[in-house]
Amino acid sequence: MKIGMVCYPTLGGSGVVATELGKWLAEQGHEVHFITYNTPVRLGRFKTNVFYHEVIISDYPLFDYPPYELVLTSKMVEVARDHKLDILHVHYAIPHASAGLMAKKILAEEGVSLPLITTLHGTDITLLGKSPSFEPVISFAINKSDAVTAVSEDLKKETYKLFGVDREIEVITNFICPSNYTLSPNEEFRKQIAPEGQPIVTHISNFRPVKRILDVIEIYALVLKKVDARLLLVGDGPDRCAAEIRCRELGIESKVTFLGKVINPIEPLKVSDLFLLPSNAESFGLAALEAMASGVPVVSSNAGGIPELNKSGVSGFLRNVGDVQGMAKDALTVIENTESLKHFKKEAKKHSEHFKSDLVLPKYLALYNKVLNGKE
Ligand code: GMT
Repeated sequence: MKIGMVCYPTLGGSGVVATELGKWLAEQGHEVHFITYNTPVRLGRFKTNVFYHEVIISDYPLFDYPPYELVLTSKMVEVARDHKLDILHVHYAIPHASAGLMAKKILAEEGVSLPLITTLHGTDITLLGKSPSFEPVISFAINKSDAVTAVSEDLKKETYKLFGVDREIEVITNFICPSNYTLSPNEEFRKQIAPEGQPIVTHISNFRPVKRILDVIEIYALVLKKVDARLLLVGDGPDRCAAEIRCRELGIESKVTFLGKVINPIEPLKVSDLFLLPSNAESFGLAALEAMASGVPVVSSNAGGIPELNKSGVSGFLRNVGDVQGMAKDALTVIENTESLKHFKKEAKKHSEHFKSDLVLPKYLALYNKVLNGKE
């Protein structure tokens, strides 16, 4: 099968899901054409069956806003024509679903059928998509795609609730590729963060308000009153500065490491003991799943689809959004003694195995076949 894969090429979860799916499909012998404005960060080295087509926007003085969606649409049409694509799979509805739909319509005029699969990831629905600036277009693109998937039952429910959508939406969760987790922990790195072998509490995100990064700092400060742990913050974004200021106000800055963006989050996760995800909204929480697959238990909010992933008392604990005291208490339950930490680490890893790529990704392939041939 020849598949066009459209995504954001960044470190965000939707780009990671699309890239790892594309790599897996290529390993199964399918030809995968990534169409995006930069090489997807998780693509790594050259791979058989994987191709990348760059969407290049030329500057023109008339445009205050570069017409990315139009250029992307033209690129999708060009790649579909030149490489005889069988399927176009777009990740993140804005603007990929509407651009994909336009490409499909252009090709239909030429007598070419290109089925469009749209995968909804979260903020394209729960934060941005529902705004009146996007809603009519997103509803239309969702209704007119040949198949639509959502990364959790909660996101599916939210899509029905927020949009005028009456079509079937299939849930295909985020996943982990076990071969990515065989890496041994980097002891040098661990020592740098926690020289005396202190437990390492970690958070990874894009530091947007939805992630509640200040809750991470408050939870850690409460933990620190009982256990001499260290805090490792990975990523960057709008709330990083506020987080740094809060650490200085609390006088804990020497115990906190802001690592910035890293391409492979599994390296910091491998030296971590606990992962915090207190998000306001989270359709799934790929970073938490990656933590669990690295053997790191998760203390999180119960927002969105997180409870579908993090099992209270097994892989970690869940609390209401903003319950900083409760999350600190749970964090202590996990890391306070070696026995409990060992137990939660083992269970978190075990639980992550429900989301192994070989269990999840064939569902995409079955969907492609269903759309193409009307068979599973
Ligand atoms: O906000 C982010 O975390 C990035 C965003 C993205 O689209 O890159 O992540 C969303 O998609 C991920 C992959 O499906 C999900 O695991 C995240 O939960 C989701 N983020 C939110 O819903 C906030």
